[in-house]
Amino acid sequence: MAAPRTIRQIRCPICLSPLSRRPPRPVLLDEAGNRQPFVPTNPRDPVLTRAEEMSAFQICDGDGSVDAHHLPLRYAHYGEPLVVGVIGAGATGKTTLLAAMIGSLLTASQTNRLPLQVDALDLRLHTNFMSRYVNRLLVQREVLSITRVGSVELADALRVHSPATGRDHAVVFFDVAGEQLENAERQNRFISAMNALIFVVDGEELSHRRSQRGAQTAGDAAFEVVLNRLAQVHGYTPNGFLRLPSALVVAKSDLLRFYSDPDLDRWFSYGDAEEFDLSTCEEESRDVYRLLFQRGHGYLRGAEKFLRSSLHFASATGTAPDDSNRYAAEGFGPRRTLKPLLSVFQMAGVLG
Ligand SMILES: Nc1nc2c(ncn2[C@@H]2O[C@H](COP(=O)(O)OP(=O)(O)OP(=O)(O)O)[C@@H](O)[C@H]2O)c(=O)[nH]1
Ligand SMILES: [Mg+2]
Ligand SMILES: [Zn+2]
Repeated sequence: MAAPRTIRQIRCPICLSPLSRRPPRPVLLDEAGNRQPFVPTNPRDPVLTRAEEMSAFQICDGDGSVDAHHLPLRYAHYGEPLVVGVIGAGATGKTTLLAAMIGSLLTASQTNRLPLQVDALDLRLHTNFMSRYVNRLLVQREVLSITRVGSVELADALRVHSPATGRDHAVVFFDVAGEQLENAERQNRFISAMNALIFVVDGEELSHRRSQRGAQTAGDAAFEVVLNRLAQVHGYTPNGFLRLPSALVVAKSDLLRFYSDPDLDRWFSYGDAEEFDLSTCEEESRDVYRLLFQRGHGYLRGAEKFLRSSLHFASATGTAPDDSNRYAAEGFGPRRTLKPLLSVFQMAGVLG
């Protein structure tokens, strides 16, 4: 008799309760958050049903310590979801980077520049993220507000289809306040649900450091909290690595360009097309490694602890905000924000 195949249980990313024990209870939510049962208009029409399901949720009852909450109805429909955590201390640029990343991803998908098709897994969450973050940043050029410390929710939920494999993947993102990440013990169960990481290093902070002295004491409490938690949950390989894909991003790199470092400048001299070429990830990783080794050695743990990782320079905005809390039109635009995400997709097998 063949050995039973072990299927990894899909868990709720908020409370970690197993989801696959019984079929989801589909509901619709009105503006006030009131539920009503979801019934497809015509279950024999798969296209219509799929469109309607984008607006439906499933209830997760929690586990006693967390109140009942909602997940995208199709959260567990495509196999194990990719749960991407954006990690870094307060004001390192996480939310701005994620908004620029997702904006760039959708634009590239809509203009057929990607070997992927991207749409919403959860229409309400996605529309909210687009209007509150992506459009505010990329269209209105507004400085985004700092993330509130509070109940943990998904930032966005996408469905990514790879024509190369014919597979769909649910891809969801966590973006919580840096302050919350640094305080490990409060409501941080969601860290255990993450299976892909984007570590964010503040380029502005690095720009103030000139010597190794700063670099040796560097390190980041948020990184450490997450690394410790992930090690407890996933364990290490025999060689002491975490198996999850990780991309480490030096955000706000526009502020580092002042130093005219040729290793950094050359990545910004390339046109946007270079971002789709993942064969240069290793070379860019070496340049970022060198810079961090000199200016912020502690941050390298976001890459060194992982079996597969890449390091990147990026600027979500291309330029610093002015006194009116907006970014001037001149020089504004995301630069090199898509590549780290594509690199994670490649490491996680989403690209095919
Ligand atoms: N020059 C420059 N400034 C940036 C860039 N991205 C973010 N900033 C600035 O950094 C500030 C903090 O960015 P956020 O994205 O809110 O940082 P965060 O890490 O989400 O912060 P918390 O939510 O408090 O953890 C912004 O208000 C901007 O002023 C960038 O690419 N370039
Ligand atoms: Mg934030
Ligand atoms: Zn749950």
